[in-house]
Amino acid sequence: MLTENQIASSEMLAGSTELRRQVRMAVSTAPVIDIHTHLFPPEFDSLFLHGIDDLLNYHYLVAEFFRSTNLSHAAFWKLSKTERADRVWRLMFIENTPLSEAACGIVSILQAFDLDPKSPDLAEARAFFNSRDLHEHFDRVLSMASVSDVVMTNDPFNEREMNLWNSGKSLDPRFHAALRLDRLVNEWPDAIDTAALSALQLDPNLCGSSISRLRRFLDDWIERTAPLYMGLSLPPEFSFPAENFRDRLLREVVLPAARDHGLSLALMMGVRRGVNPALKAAGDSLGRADITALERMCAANPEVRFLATVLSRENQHELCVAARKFNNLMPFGCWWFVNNPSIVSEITRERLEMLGPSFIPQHSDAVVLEHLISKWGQSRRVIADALGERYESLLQAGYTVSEGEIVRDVNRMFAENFRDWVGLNAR
Ligand code: FIX
Ligand code: ZN
Repeated sequence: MLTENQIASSEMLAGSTELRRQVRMAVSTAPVIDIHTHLFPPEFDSLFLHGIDDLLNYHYLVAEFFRSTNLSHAAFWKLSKTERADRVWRLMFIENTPLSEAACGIVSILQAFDLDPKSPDLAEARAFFNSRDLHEHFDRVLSMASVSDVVMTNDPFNEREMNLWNSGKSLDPRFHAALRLDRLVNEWPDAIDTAALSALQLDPNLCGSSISRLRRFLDDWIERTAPLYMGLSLPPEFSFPAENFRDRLLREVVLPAARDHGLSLALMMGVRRGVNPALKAAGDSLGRADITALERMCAANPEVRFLATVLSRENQHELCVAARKFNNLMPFGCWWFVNNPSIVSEITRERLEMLGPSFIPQHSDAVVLEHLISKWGQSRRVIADALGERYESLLQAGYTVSEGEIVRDVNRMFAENFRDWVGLNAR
């Protein structure tokens, strides 16, 4: 972090060319805290996804693969992971031009490792990735992407993952937990039958001591994983308040736990799960969410800090306005179907114009390690453009900024806003 003196003594930028260059430099090199990913450290064994086969089995690419193939879903899923990767490579990178954002991402990852993005097969790429020492490769990818910290998505209902936590695996200090509560909040009362809850003798109508037992369950996992925040995704029809189990679980279990542990609650709004189950993880879709539900939740819980991201393009402006009304609401990232350069550009400009530097511009949602390279590479370019434009407007209005001020502002959006919001500095 730059000191006040360093900022004050740094050179003023009176020319737009130099100003833009400095912005690009600051944004492309600033260490970022990646506040939402599906990454796990190498210590988490099979949950640690990396390399060309995992990259080509990414559900973004699978969804696009089925737009151009005659292969049936059933036949595709019968293939092994490497066979699926070969099919995706052949169809989307050899027989067609990798024009989509997800396909372009693969090209930029291969380029980053000097691998041929037009290779007729995956032999070279496989040999390269299989020859890497996992920890060295992990370190290298984080430094290539300038990612200082990675926040995971930890599901207390995922048995494979929870067995790893219960085995006392030590966690790389660059990794941080985030407790994901979708199954508890969105799948009640079916969640009762999961291995995580089956021993708790819970009542499907949440009667008796069920609420206190669920609180204890949550307290235990907060104790075990020390999450930076709790999170959940919500369907477009989510409303608050409401007469349903989700509302009761939020009010009587999740929000009290957030208050008691001083934890933020991340809301990821507008996802419709499994609209095409044949696509598995690629089968989810979106819908426009009711941002007034979020506003009412912020108003009803002023002592809880909310992180929020919305999946629908139509909700982005509403989220900005809601954040102007509630200072316990922090908009973050361009999630999933809006994580495309043309839309990231629009969202980032809108947020800068309406919120100044008081938001978190992006998260990667990386599922495979090397996604950090392509997703942050692309986002930094788009964010630098939008930010450069704001500084240029200031310059035209007669306000010059210095290198130090640009670095300060970028550090705030890429790291400090989140650190402050979840109290990372105090841990
Ligand atoms: O709910 C989520 O965290 C989503 O990001 C995922 O479910 C989704 O599959 C994804 O990977 C999006 O990028
Ligand atoms: Zn995600």
